[in-house]
Amino acid sequence: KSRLPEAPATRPAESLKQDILRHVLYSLGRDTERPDRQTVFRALALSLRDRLVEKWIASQRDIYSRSSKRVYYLSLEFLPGPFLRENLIALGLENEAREALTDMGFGLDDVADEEYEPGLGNGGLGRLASCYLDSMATLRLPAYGYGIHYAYGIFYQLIKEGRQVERADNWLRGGTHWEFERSHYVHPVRFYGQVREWVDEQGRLRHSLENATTVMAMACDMFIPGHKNDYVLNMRLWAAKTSREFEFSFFNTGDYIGAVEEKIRDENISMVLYPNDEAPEGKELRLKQQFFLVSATIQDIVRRFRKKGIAWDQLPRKNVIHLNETHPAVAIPELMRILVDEELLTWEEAWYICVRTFAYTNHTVLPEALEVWPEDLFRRLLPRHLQIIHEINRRFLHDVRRQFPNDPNILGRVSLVHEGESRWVRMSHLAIVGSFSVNGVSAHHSEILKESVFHDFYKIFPERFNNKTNGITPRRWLRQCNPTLAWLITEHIGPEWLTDLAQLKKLEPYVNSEGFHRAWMEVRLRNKHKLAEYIRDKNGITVMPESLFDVHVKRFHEYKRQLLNVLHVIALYNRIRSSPGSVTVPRTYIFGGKAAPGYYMAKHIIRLINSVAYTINTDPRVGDLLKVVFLQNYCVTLAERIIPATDLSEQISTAGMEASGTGNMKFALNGAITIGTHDGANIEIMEHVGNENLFLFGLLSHEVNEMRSQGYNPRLFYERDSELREVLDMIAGGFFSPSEPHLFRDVVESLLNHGDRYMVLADFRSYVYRQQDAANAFMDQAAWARMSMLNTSRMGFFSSDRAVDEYAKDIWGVSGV
Ligand code: 26V
Repeated sequence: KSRLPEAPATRPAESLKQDILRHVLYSLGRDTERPDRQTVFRALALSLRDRLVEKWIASQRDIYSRSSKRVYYLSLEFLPGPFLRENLIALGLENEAREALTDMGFGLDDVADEEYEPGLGNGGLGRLASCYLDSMATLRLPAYGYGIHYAYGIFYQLIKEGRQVERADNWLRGGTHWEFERSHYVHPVRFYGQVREWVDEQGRLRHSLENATTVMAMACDMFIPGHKNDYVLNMRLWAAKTSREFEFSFFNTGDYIGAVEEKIRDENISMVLYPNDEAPEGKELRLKQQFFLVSATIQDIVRRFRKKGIAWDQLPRKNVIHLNETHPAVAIPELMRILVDEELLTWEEAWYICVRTFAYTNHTVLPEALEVWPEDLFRRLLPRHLQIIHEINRRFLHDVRRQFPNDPNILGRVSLVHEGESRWVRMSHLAIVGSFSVNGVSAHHSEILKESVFHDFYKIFPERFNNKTNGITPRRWLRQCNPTLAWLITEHIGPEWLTDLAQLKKLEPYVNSEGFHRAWMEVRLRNKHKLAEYIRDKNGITVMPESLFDVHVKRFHEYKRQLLNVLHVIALYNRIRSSPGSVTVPRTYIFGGKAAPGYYMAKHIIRLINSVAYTINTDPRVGDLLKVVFLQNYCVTLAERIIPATDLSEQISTAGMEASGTGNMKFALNGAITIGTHDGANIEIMEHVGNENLFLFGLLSHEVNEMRSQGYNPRLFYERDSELREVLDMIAGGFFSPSEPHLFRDVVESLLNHGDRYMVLADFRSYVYRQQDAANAFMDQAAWARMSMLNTSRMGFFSSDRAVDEYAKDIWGVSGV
């Protein structure tokens, strides 16, 4: 057995410094005398990559030698955020790096600020995948993350004259330093073409694809270290490369430019992450991306499995493939295709293997977000896969018919293919039928799946449905983003909370200690000072650190109801103007988040917020009582600045619509108080931190449904509530857009004349009351501090370590190596 190189016997800080200098010279080709900050950052990253790859090789050897069952986590999105501090903390090298950099005349904070994060996800779903990889590494699970190496991640958001403007996110422009590009390590991915049916010498009916287009998938590996446990797993992202045929076609066809065009077309597949716009239906490139990820990944899995030389029916005993949403669900027919068409298993044998291998997590119940593909598109791009889906469906419906002989309508409802004027492949149905486990992401959401969205499937496969409430990694979302609070906690209860978050409970005895109170609030105030500085730098607005920081950051979507928030902001503004003295708690409102580029209303609401901000911030009657700030380009890096400085966390989705939320957890963990609806994980947060330590309001999800089915009339709320009326009339009348008085009419129209689908007006009054409760609570700083500490101390359940451990035990059947 070959041995890994030994680490040098010098002091860690000194050896790190030597490595940095070596990389400055030999990897980056720069003068070691005066490297600039970016160069130092990159050299430090490369030095850490050296350490990570050693541990990764060792971890892989462990997994292999134990012949452990492996977990494959397939996701079209990962949102890891900046790596530098995370990796330093995990490797236990933070102080050493600080020392090494100081020696070279740099500060760690400045060097860390040089990092540009990979935005390879839209929001919650991608960030969850990254939290889970962190926990899988910390729990030493034999796991692999698989995704796509997009050249352009989620767009960079600028706010220009109040409007969102999108810019390409060229995250790779500075080169890569964390990953290994494995240019010799590629898999062919084949699509288009025709299915040929033929009979082989043994008389078997065979299927193969002819005239297919081939694109190569090249592996790019990034390393995810566990917390101080010498264990490292990898996130393998596939980049599209043209096949070798490209080089031949130079000579054969003489059409040089034509060949180059083909190359460009092939490599487009991994060019850009899709924003979660209304509907990707018909977006051929998106379906190509999904199959590209799936095909390359399954080849990797099969290759590793083959090395074991055991029978195919052992595949589920040795592997589990987790589908993050339906986006990679074409993995199910792809594995069937390999087993039946290539490995010549019978359909029954292959299906037995498939349904024991896949598990599926659903992350949304919004009907427009449930993935469907036009059958024609599927047939053109993946003809064999469509045939396989039809066969899965035929057999499935046959069974359903026998199980429910008296309910013929169920067949149309559960069919994998929707048959109406046009035919659609329903990816969620495929994922449910092809998996042994289907889970939602909060208790509330999982109940909704069983009771409404997937009720028929719940009747057919009750044993498949389960809940796994989301979690977040305390390494990034407390230790790394809020180091002073983390230190205060560790000083009192020791460092075990970092890998056993339930230990935060031990803070509870200190909530009555005056000294701890003071220290807690000092840390929080210092964080607010830092954010105030950032706001002054970026937006030119001066905010009072002592004011109540009321924060609403997340993707812009009508169901998340940033609009409800701004309606209340306007109501406060009106109170200040009409009866000065009625508003006593100064507030700083902070908004942030991206709207999908094609989502008109969400973008319009961003513009409204910026207009309201301008009006309020420049009105001398308001003074320090109210400030409204929109921070552009919300991303992981920005979240890390904002969350530790937040007093009040806005989690105000229409009940029944937010599957879980994970921002809600990040804020509460850092001692913010939640104002929120009875939705997603808010409900469980309430159960853990106590009803008296957060502000819930609004309709319950069954009340939302009842009100809708009884004919919800938003106008009634408008007519009955004069404060609400004044707010809406101002917006519609151009108060916030004097040069374009009709600018925001559509927003008001959507509420009054188009049914207010998200029940903004129905929840307005109870929101206003609850906001008043929050303001009153904030006036008693000692009581607020107590609530804040109790929030942190009771958030242990929401660790992604707990969540991943549940997945490992209940679904995956794996344990740490
Ligand atoms: C849909 C699409 C369709 C068009 C192409 C790109 C794309 C990307 C994402 C989506 C839907 C993703 C659903 C989602 O992000 N759900 C969120 O998942 C979080 C983690 O479980 C959860 O906390 C949020 O409540 C939920 O909205």
